[in-house]
Amino acid sequence: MEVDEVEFFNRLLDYQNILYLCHRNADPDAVSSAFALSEAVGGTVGLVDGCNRVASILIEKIGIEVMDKPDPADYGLTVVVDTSTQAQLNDIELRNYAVIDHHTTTALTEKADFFLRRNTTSTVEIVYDILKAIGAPITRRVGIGMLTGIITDTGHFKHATVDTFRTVANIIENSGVEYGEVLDLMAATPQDISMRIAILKAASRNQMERVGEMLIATSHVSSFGGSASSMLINIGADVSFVGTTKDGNVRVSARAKRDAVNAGLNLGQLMEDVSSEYKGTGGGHSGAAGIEVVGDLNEVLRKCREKAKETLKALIPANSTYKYISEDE
Ligand SMILES: [Mn+2]
Repeated sequence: MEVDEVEFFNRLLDYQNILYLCHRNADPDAVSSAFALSEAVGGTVGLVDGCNRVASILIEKIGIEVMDKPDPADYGLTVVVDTSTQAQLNDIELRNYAVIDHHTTTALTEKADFFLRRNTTSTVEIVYDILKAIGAPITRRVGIGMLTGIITDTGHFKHATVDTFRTVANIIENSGVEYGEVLDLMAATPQDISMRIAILKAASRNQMERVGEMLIATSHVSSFGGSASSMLINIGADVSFVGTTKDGNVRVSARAKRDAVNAGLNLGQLMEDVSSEYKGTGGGHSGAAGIEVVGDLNEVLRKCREKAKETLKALIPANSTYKYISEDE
């Protein structure tokens, strides 16, 4: 049964022992929504299967008490937060449960005792509307959590709407939290040291080629190839290929900037073409793709680069100059 904000809150008051359950690898939107509800109504914040990096720093910094892998059978009601499918809950068994969510798919709401679904950019915004409707205060801790949830779910406001900004302004006003503090908290989030090493190695081993105004970066690492490839795009490459070797197989993670994709580059196709020349599999999307083949790492990377060069040369205007930049290592 679908209910509105006030009804959702009133129904929660009927239960003694509520579990607010976050999807696996919970993000700040899920954790902060669960936390805000538990502060207003009482109950336990539960993680069905861990949480991501920013969520874990948030939990630590504002001191959220979380229960890892709780059993819904131990609770009077489970409120599934920021989750649209059973699979995101590792198919955990739910008996009586409610759902609060902002995703468009509604698989979980069908069997829910009651649910609140809104078309917002984050679940936190729905929770904010509940707190506003019942006149509950937004504490500093809740405010920090909510802002972190909104910032991460909107990709730093890339997908924000006018309502998102309105809610953000209200949260800042009501909680007394400064926007800058939240950014500091997020920036302080340390990445795994082995990941940082891999990413820095990928940058230092970068081989670069220029086609007109486009730069193709090629590198290799022993792990975190996907992150390293994305990083090369973030620091200036238009197309990047990062190779890793594992058990005699060569894996390449390819990434491309939106401009290169808009110009007509399709990495999914390109990687499929490369993999067909070897024993292996490959494919993906136009802006992100990968292959796993049997072969020599440098040769596979060279083939990826040559194919990208060919494609970009065909796509860029004939009067552009193609220039070779450097080849280190
Ligand atoms: Mn969300």
